[in-house]
Amino acid sequence: MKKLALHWQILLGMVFGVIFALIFTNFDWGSQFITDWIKPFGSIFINALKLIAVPLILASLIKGVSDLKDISSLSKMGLRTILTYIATTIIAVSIGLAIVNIFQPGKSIDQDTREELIESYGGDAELRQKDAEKQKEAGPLQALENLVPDNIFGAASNNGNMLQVIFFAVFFGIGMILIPEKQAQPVKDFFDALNEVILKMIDLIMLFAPYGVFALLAALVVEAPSADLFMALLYYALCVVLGLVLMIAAYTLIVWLFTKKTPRFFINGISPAQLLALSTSSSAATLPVTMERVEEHLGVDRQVSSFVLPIGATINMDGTSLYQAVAAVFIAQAFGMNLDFATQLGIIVTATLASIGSAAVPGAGMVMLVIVLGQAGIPEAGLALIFAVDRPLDMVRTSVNVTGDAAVSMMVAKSQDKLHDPKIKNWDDNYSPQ
Ligand code: DAS
Repeated sequence: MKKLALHWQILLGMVFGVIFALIFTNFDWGSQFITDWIKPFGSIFINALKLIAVPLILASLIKGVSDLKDISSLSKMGLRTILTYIATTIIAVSIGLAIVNIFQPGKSIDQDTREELIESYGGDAELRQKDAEKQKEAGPLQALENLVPDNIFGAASNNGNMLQVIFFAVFFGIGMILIPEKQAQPVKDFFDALNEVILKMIDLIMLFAPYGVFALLAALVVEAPSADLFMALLYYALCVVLGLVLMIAAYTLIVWLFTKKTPRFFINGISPAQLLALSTSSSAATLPVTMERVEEHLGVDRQVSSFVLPIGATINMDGTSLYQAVAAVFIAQAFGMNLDFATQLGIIVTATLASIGSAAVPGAGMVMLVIVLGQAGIPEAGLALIFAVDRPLDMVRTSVNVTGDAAVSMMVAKSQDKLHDPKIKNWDDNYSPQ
C-alpha cells in the first residue's frame, strides 16, 4: 500500500488516540492504565523533538548567518522579519478583541453564577494591586538585558530561553563572517554537516510521530476536566477558535497575494507541521518539522528559514496573542467588568509583548496571560476559570503560531528573492506548484 503521507499518519494517530482513550476510560482501571503505560510515550516524543530544537537552531542559524555574504543582508532580513512579525501579532490581537467584544462570551454567564465567581475569586483586589506593582518593577530594558546570556550552556539548557540561544548563534555567525573565509571554512563545514545530521535525526524521530501523538491525545482525553461553567467556557473556546481560524485564512490570503503561491500549495506544504503543533502544543518541539516543511515543500531558501523560523518560534506567537486578548476580556466579562477603550488598547500592547515573551512550550501562553490581566486590572484568579479548556486551545493556537511563522518566512524569502520551487512536490502528485 502506498505509504501514507506524514500528516495523514499524524491525523490517524490523533484519532485512534482519542478513540482508544474513550474506550478504555469505560473501565475503572482504564484512566490509570493510560496515564502509566501510554502517556509516557507522548512525553518521550515531545522530549525527543525538544532535544533536537536547540542543536538545530544553533546549527541552522550559524550556518544561515555565516552563509550571508555581508552583515547588511543580515540586518535587512532581520529588520524585515521582526517588523513583519510584530505587524501580524497586532493584527491577531485586534481580531481577538473584535470577536470577544462582538460575541461577549463572558456575559453569557447567568447572574447567580457570576456572584459565585466574584465571591470566590473577586476578593483578591490587593493581590492584583501587588502584582501590578511587581510588573512595574521590571525595568524598561529588562527584555533587552535578558537577551544576552552569561553562559551559552545555561541558556541552551534552560527551557524557553531560545532568544538567548538565537542571540549567541547570530553573534557567532557574525564572527564567522568577519574572519577570513579560509579560516572560517572548517567551522562552516562542521555546522553544515551538523545541520544535515540533525535533519536526519528529525526524520528518524518523525517515524515515531503517529505513535507519539496517539499517546498525547489519549492522555489529553483522560485529563480533560469537566467544568460547571461548561456552556460559557464552550462559547469562549469557540470565540478563540473562530479568531484562530480567521488568522489561518488571513495568512493564506497574505501568502497568496504576496508570493502568488496558492492556498492549496501553502496548506499542503505546512499541514504536517500544523498537525504536529496541534498534538504537541509546542512550537519548539514542532520547529524541526516546520523548518523541514518550509524548506523542502514551500521552497524557502535555508538562509531565510534558518533565520526567520527559530526567531518566529520564539517571539512570533500570533495564535497566543489572539487567545490572550479573548481570554482577558472574557474573564473581565465573567466578573461583570466593563473594560473601556483605553484599557482594551492597552491589551493590544500587553498581549503583543506577552506573546513575544511566551516560551514555545505547552501552556506558556496562559502563564504570560497574567501580564495582560495585571496591566488591565483584571483578577488573575480568573485563570482558574479558563484553565479547564486551556489545553485544547493551546493545541490550536500553537498550530496558528507555526502557520504564522511559515507565512512570514515565505514573505521574507520572496522579498529577498529566495523563494524557489520546492525540492519535494507536495504529497498530492497531481498538483504542480505555481
Ligand atoms: N504552546 C505555545 C507554543 O508552543 C503557545 C501557547 O502556550 O500559547 O507556541
